[in-house]
Amino acid sequence: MFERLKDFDPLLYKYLTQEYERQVSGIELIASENYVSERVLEALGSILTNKYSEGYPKARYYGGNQFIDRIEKLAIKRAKRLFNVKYVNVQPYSGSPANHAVYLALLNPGDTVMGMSLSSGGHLTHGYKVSFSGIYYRSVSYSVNDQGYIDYNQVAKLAKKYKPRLIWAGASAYPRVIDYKRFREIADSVGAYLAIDIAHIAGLIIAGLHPSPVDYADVVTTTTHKTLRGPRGAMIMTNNREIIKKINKAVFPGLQGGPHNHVTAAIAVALKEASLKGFKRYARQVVVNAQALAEHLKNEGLTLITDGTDNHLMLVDLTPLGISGKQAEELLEKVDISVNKNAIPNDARPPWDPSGIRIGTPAITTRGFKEAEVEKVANLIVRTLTSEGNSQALAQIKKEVNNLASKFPLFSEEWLE
Ligand code: DSN
Repeated sequence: MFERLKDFDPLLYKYLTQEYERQVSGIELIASENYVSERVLEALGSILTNKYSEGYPKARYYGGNQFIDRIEKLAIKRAKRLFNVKYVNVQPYSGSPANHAVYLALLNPGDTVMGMSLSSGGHLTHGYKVSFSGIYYRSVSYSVNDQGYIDYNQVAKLAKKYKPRLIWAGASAYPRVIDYKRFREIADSVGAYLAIDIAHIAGLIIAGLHPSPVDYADVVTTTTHKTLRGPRGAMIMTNNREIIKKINKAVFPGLQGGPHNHVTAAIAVALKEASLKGFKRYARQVVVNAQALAEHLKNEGLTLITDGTDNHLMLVDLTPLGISGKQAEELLEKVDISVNKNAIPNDARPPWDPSGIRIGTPAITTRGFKEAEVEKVANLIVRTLTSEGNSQALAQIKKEVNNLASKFPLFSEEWLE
């Protein structure tokens, strides 16, 4: 790997190789991460990165786009079919720019938006105070109840009181099914747009494992690199012709310049992979693994928000263990297990050192982990979290982690047919 860099740029070669080794020998449980196939990587590392194509197919500001047009149209066609939606923009550079485009398309600065609070599992771009969405717009947050579930009655009450122009549904750390119909009713009751961010669960939606938002949302956004298992990128989808016109204008020229054509091609590849039978099996196994992991963690004494999961992730409340999310993340990193610290509902601790961790199964499932391996993973996690200061125990766990990971390839063919 990286043979052309080896002699030319030994320092970068070293770092790339180290990161490759880290990915191969570790257990990746960050809920928003995944491993792409070699096919996706091939498109991503292609000569398409050389080309400027500001604009859209057949309406570009540069010449020489006859093949780029075909590639972008192919990605759009595949996305439309998979998500059963009429219009798609595949150009957003990633999830935050996609969400930013929704604001630019549908709102004026100062308008009121409502989204799930960050501490309840919402995303920065759903109105958090330090994001553009909380700086340039008047933001109202709804939260989850004490059990960790979205409080739809609170959402309805806040909507009635603040009359938002746009409501966000969707989350970065919510382990349960989201009731899009209810959100639609609430949005309609106050004449608000409903934007649904499915970044985390897009892969589960196309596999039929979570209800689809397309019949309820005015606009749907998603990243392409989480459960969808594509390159880092994003898409914006809608069934409304007037809205897609506004979205297209907002993405270019409103926010972005030339689209990243190599990413568009890699999205097309990922969407083709996602249309295979193997992808449905993959998505099912992601959920089976998450639910098995949740059960084992509970059996080993950990506390989970909502007591389990419907999807690919779970939130662990570490308060009973007497360690913080940051400490847990660092401890697990010592044994080559990656997770991220995460706030829990009504967290008394600050976001940079919250009370929980978020654990997800998309990446380990891509490598081929099943229920038997997941049981071992649960045991490794719990042993690590209770071994602070015991360097001998941590060294032994790290050995077991590396041994388990080494049995599963990074580029698994298992789900690709
Ligand atoms: N960073 C993503 C996540 O981890 O969920 C959200 O943008």
